[in-house]
Amino acid sequence: MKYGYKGKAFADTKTTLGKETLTDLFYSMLRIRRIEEGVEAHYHEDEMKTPIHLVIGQEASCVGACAPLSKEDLVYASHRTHGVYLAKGGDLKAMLSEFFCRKNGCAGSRGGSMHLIDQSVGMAGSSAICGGNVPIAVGLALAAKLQGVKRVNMCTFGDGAAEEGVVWEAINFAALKKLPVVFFCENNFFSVFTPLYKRQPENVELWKKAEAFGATSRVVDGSNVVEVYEAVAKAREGALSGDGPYFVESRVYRWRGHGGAGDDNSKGYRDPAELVDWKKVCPIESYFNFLKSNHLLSDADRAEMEEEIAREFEEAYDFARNSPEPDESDLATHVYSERIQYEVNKDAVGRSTH
Ligand SMILES: Cc1ncc(C[n+]2csc(CCOP(=O)(O)OP(=O)(O)O)c2C)c(N)n1
Repeated sequence: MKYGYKGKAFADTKTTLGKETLTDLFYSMLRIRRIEEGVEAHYHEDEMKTPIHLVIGQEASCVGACAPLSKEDLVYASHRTHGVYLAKGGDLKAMLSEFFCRKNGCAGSRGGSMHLIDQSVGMAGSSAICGGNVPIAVGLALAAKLQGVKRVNMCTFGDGAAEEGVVWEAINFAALKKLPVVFFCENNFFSVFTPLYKRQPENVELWKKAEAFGATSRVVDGSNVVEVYEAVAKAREGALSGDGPYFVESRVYRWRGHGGAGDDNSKGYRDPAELVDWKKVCPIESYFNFLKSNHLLSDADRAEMEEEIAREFEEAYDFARNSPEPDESDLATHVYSERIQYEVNKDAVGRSTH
């Protein structure tokens, strides 16, 4: 395999996490997978007016990153948002409504899938500008430190974003000021259609670079939810106790295309055999086998979960599809330009355009 980190798939996993946490992690991953599959299955209908970036294959990574965080901890995500938003506790109906550009979408129909936000659960926002969310998370951490608020501030981003200069400026500043940030880098080995080996010298590892910048760093198997969870839990604890920033590189593989539904292997940028190989270490099935062999979850338990998730998705999907469109009066909300305010409100106040 070219992308050398074939997930170990729980063969040697030992953990002190309790049954409830372990089964919750499974539920959260399964839920994200099924929701993503549901979105994908409807996407061709072209009713959801948003680009999408699916996280199918990367569920262990986003769940392992968010589950150890408290509700007060903040996450600022990249463009690949769905998994992080759901794992952080974001509202499913509001997410799907946003995909349909409905008035009650989590970003008020202004953002689409790359700008998910749910401040009630610490999903501070997300950005389509690669690497742009990283200094924002550092700013949130600086605010927390200055205000004496105990919370961790996480940003999630890919290996492609890690090629932006601002990411390294942000890591440097966080290390200098000992800010409580967890930089969570999901290395899926691709930036759109360009593989890592064409973009970065061989044997230069992201987590080692971050370490050189002063962040406590490590690499984890992003297909192993327990490994990711434990690494982030430690990072959170360390960041909160004043160690400064942590950097976790989570090695994953996206099963679908960069964006949209289905895969994009026909573009010829990756070897389909590689995907077949990674699917053998499916983060969900390998974890299920682990739980089952440790008598923590049965087939019947899983069937119940599957039913519950299917029901939840169907209901949320119908809710979103039937939600109201934004109307003209919404246009100027959150817009700070006087001219736009004037244009939108001119009829209401009886003035004509000039
Ligand atoms: C500053 C900037 N440059 C380029 C793009 C175009 N772009 C969108 S996604 C992407 C690749 C992102 O790769 P990565 O950060 O590894 O995340 P992944 O899509 O693999 O999850 C690029 C280059 C962008 N959105 N922002």
